[in-house]
Amino acid sequence: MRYLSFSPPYRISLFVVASTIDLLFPTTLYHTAAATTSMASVATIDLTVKGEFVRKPTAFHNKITADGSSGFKAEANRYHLYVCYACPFASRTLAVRKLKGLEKIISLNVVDWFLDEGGWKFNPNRDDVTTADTVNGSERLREVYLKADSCYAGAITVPVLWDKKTGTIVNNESAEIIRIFNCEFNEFCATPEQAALDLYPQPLQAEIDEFNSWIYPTINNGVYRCGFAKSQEPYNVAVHQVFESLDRVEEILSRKRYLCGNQLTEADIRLFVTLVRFDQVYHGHFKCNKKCLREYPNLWGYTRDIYQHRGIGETVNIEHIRNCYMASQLNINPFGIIPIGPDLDFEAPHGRENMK
Ligand SMILES: N[C@@H](CCC(=O)N[C@@H](CS)C(=O)NCC(=O)O)C(=O)O
Repeated sequence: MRYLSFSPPYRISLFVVASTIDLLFPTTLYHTAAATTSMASVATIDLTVKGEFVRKPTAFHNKITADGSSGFKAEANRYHLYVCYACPFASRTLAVRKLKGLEKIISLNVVDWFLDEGGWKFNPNRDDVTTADTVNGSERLREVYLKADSCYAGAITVPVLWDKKTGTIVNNESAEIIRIFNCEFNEFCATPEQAALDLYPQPLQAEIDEFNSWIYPTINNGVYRCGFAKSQEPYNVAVHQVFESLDRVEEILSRKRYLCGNQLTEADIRLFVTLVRFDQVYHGHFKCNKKCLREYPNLWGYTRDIYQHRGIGETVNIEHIRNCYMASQLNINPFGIIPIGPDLDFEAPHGRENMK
């Protein structure tokens, strides 16, 4: 890939990817997402004429239920999860699977952190975290999607929740998968405490939904809207929203241990997966560099608090996170050089135990 850029006011970036030439002007985009976003994220993004990043909706939205009324009954060892440790959305599902004690009954495969133009692939020899596809024997996650739907032409994303019994994808939307894990498998949780744990309790549902309604677009997806913006204006909008929302959460967390008070909920898991990546990748790589997360005392303490909560830290793999974004997203980091730091201590005392 060659990369040339010219300075404003006539800024033109010229990307040459697999013999595709794409000219990107500040206000006009003359090509499709596939041509303008080399390597990673080709499948997930769409660029409007303004160069704004818009995440595509996911396609599989079936539900697993405890009583089987949905057609997918919660059973031990029937369902399988495909993830990448780098992906914040997949990491939500890893965190809830862990908290609910479902590791033994929902099997797991981990794709390689390196995302190339063929999409996610299985590379069991990468390290002792990545695996083969032990269920479908595929080399690429794409093959799993095509097994579920031979006409599938959408994005090949993680996470994927697979049904071994009917041989299909149940769901590939993390927001829905974590709700399924939260309440439909209680019969199979490792301990009674994990069965009783409710991350989306009825009395807090409206509050959790309200948090999700602004934290998702402005923080979880907000950082991507900064990093994948293809012109100045959408970046400016997104980056202001990221820091406005971080300021807002910082204030909330100065009064409360977790977003809804002293009880950890789904809203915290969804926020955490972005915060734990913030200084590693979003600050530099995605240009969210007004402040580091560790400059916010409450957000930084809260991130460590959740990291240290009942095994959640085991679902975070900083090496996979850093390597994936930096080495795969060559449109942002053309030489694929993986930076050395920052070296953050997520295990340091957080001092939030006694907050209400
Ligand atoms: N809305 C989906 C988003 C999943 C998603 O976008 N995953 C990204 C990784 S962070 C992916 O798999 N991208 C593959 C690609 O861009 O080719 C969810 O929350 O599950």
